[in-house]
Amino acid sequence: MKKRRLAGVVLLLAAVLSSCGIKKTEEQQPASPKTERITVGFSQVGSESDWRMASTASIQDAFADSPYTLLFNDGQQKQENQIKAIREFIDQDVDYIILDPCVETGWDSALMEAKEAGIPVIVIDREVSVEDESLYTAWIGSDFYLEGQRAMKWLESYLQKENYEEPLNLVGIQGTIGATAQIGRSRALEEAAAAHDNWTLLEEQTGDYTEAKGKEVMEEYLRKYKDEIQVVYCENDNEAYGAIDAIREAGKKVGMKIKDGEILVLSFDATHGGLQLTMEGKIAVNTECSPLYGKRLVRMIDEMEQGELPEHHTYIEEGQFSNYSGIRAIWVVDNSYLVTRVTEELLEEREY
Ligand code: GYE
Repeated sequence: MKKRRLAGVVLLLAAVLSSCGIKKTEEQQPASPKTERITVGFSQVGSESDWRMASTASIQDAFADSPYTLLFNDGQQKQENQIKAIREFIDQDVDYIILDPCVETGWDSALMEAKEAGIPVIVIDREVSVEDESLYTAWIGSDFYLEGQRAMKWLESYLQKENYEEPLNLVGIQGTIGATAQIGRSRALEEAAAAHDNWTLLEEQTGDYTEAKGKEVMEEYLRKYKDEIQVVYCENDNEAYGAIDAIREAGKKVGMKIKDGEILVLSFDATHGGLQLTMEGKIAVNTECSPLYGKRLVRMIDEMEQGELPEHHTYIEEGQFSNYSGIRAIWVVDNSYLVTRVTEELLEEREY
């Protein structure tokens, strides 16, 4: 008995000594699985817009402050790059994948591979359209169709308030074709144009969510339709910046006085720059789309680490901004949504 106790003490002592001794070598070796940090691979669409840059910053900042390691990949607006990134994340054996898919379709095999590797995929912002919804764990993003409906409702209310009954010609500068944000916003424009007898949607073309392409498309519209355009529907703020430049360079004015020949600009995102132009009345109404996903994602992974299963489909709540004081709220189907005026204070506090 005594002998055994002694042997125990000797063993313990040996263990302590050897643990001191191997400390250095332990540091040189890869950490044991238990102490390894959780790794999250994030496949971002690209860096095409202010919104996108804000989304990247929000996610990188939140993860830098978290216990998780973020691996970031910029897909440069190409689905093939994003699929490649997903495969690389699988090879690296990450614990989670976050995907903001540039377009909706074509993800089935890559997501199947992630599922087979046992890696949960969280889809953000734009959606994926897959046969089997269990290929991703959760999606969180905006209701883009509703955003478009809100913009169109605002326009309809504005024309009513201003007793504008003449024919109205609209042009659309679309986002990246096939992206959920484009599909929903374009659909709302097309449906609203079809629902009004005196509205004509002259043309829609993609501006790929960039300022340069937005400008090019608007220049073409102005050459083609001359003084016929009353409204330009830009599917994001950067396209609106480009369109406003093109209008100015063509010697025309942007603003809400359609009857005086001004071209009314509608935009989405409500970034800092977009809201500045909204405050100046150059963008008539700016429908918000929030890129601030970072903290939510960290929280979601915290919860999943605790064994909780996130909601499969979550919409973010968003606002709408205008400098026109005549419309305080608009109705879409059975819901009313407030329209906020942009003030200096609001601009100062704006996070993106
Ligand atoms: O509106 C645009 C960005 O998917 C909601 O993508 C996002 C859109 C956003 O480039 O600015």
